[in-house]
Amino acid sequence: MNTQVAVRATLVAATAVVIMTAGSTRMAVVAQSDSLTVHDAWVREPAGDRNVTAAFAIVENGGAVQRAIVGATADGAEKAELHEMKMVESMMQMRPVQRIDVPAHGKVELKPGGLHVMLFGLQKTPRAGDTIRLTLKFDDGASVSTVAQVRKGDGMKDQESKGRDK
Ligand SMILES: [Cu+2]
Repeated sequence: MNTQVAVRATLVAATAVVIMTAGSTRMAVVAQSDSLTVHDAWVREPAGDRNVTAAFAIVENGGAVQRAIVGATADGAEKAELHEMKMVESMMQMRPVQRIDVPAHGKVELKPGGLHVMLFGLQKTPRAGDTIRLTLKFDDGASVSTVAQVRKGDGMKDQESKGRDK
């Protein structure tokens, strides 16, 4: 009987480890302010010792009024800009945008190859496994802070981290 209990405890512990391991790459951190929720925030690990990279997240608006992201800050970054990627003459290019709309009862996804937050002047090169506090500012004056996980990017889609140096 004691042996059975011990075995079950071991199984539970093993399951917990699996969950924690999965969680370290895709930790579900949710930050909220009234109707706005920011989740699954992550920052791409820059190549080499570059101090520029992109941050991504899902922003949901549970309210009946359209909101917009109008700015961002990130701990350890001198500057953060809202960017979009666009195909221009079959080349992906990115450029700053003033605002990113978050539809009422809808969401916007900041993701590789699309809208993102560009981080400039990072004091220390982020490495996979690090976390960075990311704050999004909205047009109603609200700020929502969340913890972004630093992850490795997916090579082909890493245009955001290559920009501006050309
Ligand atoms: Cu960018």
